[in-house]
Amino acid sequence: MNHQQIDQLVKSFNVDTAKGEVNPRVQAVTVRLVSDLFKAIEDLDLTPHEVWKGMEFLIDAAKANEIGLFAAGLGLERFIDIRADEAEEKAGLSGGTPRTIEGPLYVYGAPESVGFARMDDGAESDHAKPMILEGMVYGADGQPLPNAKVEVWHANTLGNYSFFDSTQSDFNHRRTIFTDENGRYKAQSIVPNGYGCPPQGYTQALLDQLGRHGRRPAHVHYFVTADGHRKLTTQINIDGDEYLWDDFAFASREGLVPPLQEVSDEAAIAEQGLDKAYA
Ligand code: MBD
Ligand code: FE
Repeated sequence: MNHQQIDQLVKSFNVDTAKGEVNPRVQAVTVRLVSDLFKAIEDLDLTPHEVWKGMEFLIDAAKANEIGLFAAGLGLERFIDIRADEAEEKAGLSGGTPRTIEGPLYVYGAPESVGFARMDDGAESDHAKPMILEGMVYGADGQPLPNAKVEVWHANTLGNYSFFDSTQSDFNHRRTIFTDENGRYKAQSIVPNGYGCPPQGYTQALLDQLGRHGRRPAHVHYFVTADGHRKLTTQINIDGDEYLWDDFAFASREGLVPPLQEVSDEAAIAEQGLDKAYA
């Protein structure tokens, strides 16, 4: 079939048969996506076996909760970000900390505090490096924002996230910190390692056949929200990671690799006032 015939066919299936009320947006999206799928099947001359294998693959990936991982690895999340950047630029709203992707591993409901939070449960205190995150939230006008909500989440030293990794305690490395009266927040946690797609999973199986790896550099996720302000979804990367500019999810950006300060002598460490509870 040629593309015009495919357009006719899909229209005859999904438009001409409409009798009840039509949601025009859903109709337009459905017709477009189905037409594009049919055209791809035609152009690539997929066999019935390949089509059903593909269907089965998506079903299995969905059952394994890997659809979000697909979205990251295939660049869909990054693409949506590029479009959001373009829309903001057009609206004259550019500037500030760059956005980057949310990823599939956020969990709602982390413990809340004001100004400071200890994020780790101490389970890795014997081998993990302590990490202090400090920052300030500004509005688009450049003024510090007190009482802004800073949601932070990151992996452990194995690159695994609590909730998805049942060996970790609830909300380990997940906190909600409201900025203090000066717009500042501070967190004590441990230095995470980069995430890798489950080696036996569906995303990795696909990446293998694309000759790609499924690794992310070490990173920390942020949502920053405040009344009357746009939501910022972003991440910071930990400088020096071998995957810093080779992220399978394409989330690394200039401006999201903050300066690191390594503190190693005892006096300077003491000055940091680390919380040693359950250490
Ligand atoms: C992650 O930790 C992540 O941030 C993304 C985008 C994809 C998979 C795992
Ligand atoms: Fe992540």
